[in-house]
Formats: sequence, structure tokens, C-alpha cells
Amino acid sequence: MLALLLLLLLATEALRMSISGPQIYESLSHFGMHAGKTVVVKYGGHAMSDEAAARCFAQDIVLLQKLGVRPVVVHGGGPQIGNLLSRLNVSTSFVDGLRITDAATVEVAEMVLSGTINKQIAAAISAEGGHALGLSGRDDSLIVAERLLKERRGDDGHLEVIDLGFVGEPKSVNAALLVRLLGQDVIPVVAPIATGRNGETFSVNADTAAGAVAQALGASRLLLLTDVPGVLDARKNLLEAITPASARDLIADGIVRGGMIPKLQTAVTAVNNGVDGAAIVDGRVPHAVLLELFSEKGAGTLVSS
Ligand code: X2W
Repeated sequence: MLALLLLLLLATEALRMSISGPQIYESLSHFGMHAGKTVVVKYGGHAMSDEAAARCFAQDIVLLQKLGVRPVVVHGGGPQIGNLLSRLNVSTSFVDGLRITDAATVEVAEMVLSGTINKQIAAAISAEGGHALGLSGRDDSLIVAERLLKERRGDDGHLEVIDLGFVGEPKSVNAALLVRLLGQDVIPVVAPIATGRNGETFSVNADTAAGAVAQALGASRLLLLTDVPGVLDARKNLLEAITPASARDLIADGIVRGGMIPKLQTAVTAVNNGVDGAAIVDGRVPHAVLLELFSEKGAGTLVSS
């Protein structure tokens, strides 16, 4: 009976999305893989500017829950932090994709991430009928972090430690809190702001925060939504599925570069620490989350062993 209801629900949604019978069949065969499982979705700041895409994302999250999947959203907001910093005339810079975060910057990062953006996403999901609850890593010690000591090889070949200020590296996640919320059909929406052991506030890269949450929950999938098609090979063709070992080779061989490196590293770490699969997904594609989870082709690159 339940399966029939789910079939009807999925078919109805599928028709709304104009997909065919064979595609519904394909979706249902993937459905069994994720029903009852936890899926952590990282929603990046770049993906949020398009209002229609944001609504599509919220619809996907609500539908996932209706299908019996337990979704957790971890969001970013880098461009939005940059906008407010520039309005406040505070200059900002990055080292390997991480913002150098002094005391004034972490204050702005917390305002933007835990304030405006967190509530925007929770409201968008609620508007589609979900029970979203916005939290930051500072609520009930959801994410406890330590100052990140970033090592980088200098021009002379020596390893140097770079002080990024109040940038945190997650050390623990209060998974029990998230499990309790998920058990009440609440969709947690998590801002990547963490608490330090001495009460400090740390800003955490949102991909890293999502990876830590996915690992703590033993999620079946970590989806990292971004604004590129996925991981490309040397001939610029999309790689639909790769292993952690081949991901490491792609980085070592210089085929994967720039901002994709930390994303791919997050995916590899998650898979090596109990997450069944981590995908780098093209968030610009409408209903990318559903496509990645419920279609053979997916909507990006899946890293799994
Ligand atoms: C990030 C947090 C937000 C983030 C920042 O300040 O931009 C650090 O870099 P996106 O949208 O996923 O880039 N924190 C330490 O990661 O957002």
C-alpha cells in the first residue's frame, strides 16, 4: 500500500516535471537505495541568486522527505558575505578558497550565514510544505571546531602554517540532535558557523561542514551542489562516476584544479569515512538533487568505492 502511494506520488511529481514512463521506472529502482536513509545536501552561495532555482531546490528537499528520505541541508553563502563586507568597506581575501577571517569578518559571516541566508532557506522549504528548522553549528554544540592551521608549501619548498584567523576545522558534530529532529520529520538547515571549545565563533567552509555532518550521520549520500557540470577529465569530458583512488590521481596529476580540489577532497574524505557516496552536482540543472539521487545518469560526478 505504502509502495503504491509512493509510486503515485512519484508519478505525479514526474508528470509535473515532464518525464517519461521509463524514467519513472528508473527512478523507482533508485528509490529503494535511499528510502529511510539520510542525505546531506550542501547548497552553495552561488546557487542561491536565481529565485526559480532556489524554489526548485526547496521543492526537491520537501519531495525527498515525502519519499521517506531524511534530508539535511548545509548551506554556504560566500558571495553574500562578500557583498556585505564590501558594503561595510571591509576588504577580504582568500587562501586556497578559504576566506581570511578576522574578528570583524567572522561577525559579518555569522550575521549573513546564521541570519539572512539560513532563514531564507528555511522559509523557502517551509513555503513548499516542509518543516524546516534553521540552526547554526553554535546551537547545542552542533559543530564544535578548532582553529584551522593551514599548511602551504612556500616558494622555497618549505611547509609554512598560515593563520586564517577565525576559520574552524570541525572536530565533532552533535549527530544526536540532528537524528532527533529528523525523527520528528523536521528538516535541519545548518549554517556553517561553529563553536570553539572556549566559546569562540568560527567560520567553516560550507563544503567541509557538510562533509563533517554527513560523516557524523553516516549518510547514504553527500551532495555538493555547485555551478559547474562536475569533475572533468583531461579532455574536459564529464566523469559521471569515480573511485576515491582515481579522484586522488586526478588531483595529483593536475587535471582537477582550483576550487574543485577542496570539493573533491571533501567527497573523498566522506566516502573514506562511511558515507556511501558523495556527488559533486550541477546545481544549475533544474531538480538536480532528484536527478542525482533517482536517475542512472545523475547530474554530476559520483565518488564511491
Ligand atoms: C566561507 C563560509 C561560506 C561558504 C566564507 O567565508 O565564504 C570560509 O571560507 P560557499 O557559498 O559554499 O562558498 N568560510 C572559511 O563556504 O560559502
